[in-house]
Amino acid sequence: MSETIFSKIIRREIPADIVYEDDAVLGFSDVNPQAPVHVLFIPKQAIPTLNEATPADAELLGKLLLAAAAYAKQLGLAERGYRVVVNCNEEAGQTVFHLHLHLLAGRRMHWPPG
Ligand code: DGP
Repeated sequence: MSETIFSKIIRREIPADIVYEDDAVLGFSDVNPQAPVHVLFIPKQAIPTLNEATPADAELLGKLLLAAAAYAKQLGLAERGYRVVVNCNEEAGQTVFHLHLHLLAGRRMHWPPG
């Protein structure tokens, strides 16, 4: 099991700006936003990194993506565009080892990312 700060957010033991919730997924504003909209979508069932995801998690991974898309549509940002990012392990910049999907929107994105 991977206990991180995100587990505490799921259990409401520390505060977060929760903007989305369903049976499997929680979405909350990133504490260090990199865009006008920066929301993290996490599975309630913790997976440390994308490397530990298995075929049994396929539906859950799909739910994370669909939650991000639904939220972008809800904000009216879907047509303009948005970026979805999953950092996996240290070299990619992952700092919290509870799989999460970053939704970034509200400004022009650059490529390649830094
Ligand atoms: P990553 O670098 O991909 O592991 O992203 C982790 C993100 O989590 C990072 O952008 C900052 C955010 N974060 C870390 N601790 C907290 C917290 O306690 N609350 C919130 N809302 N976000 C956090």
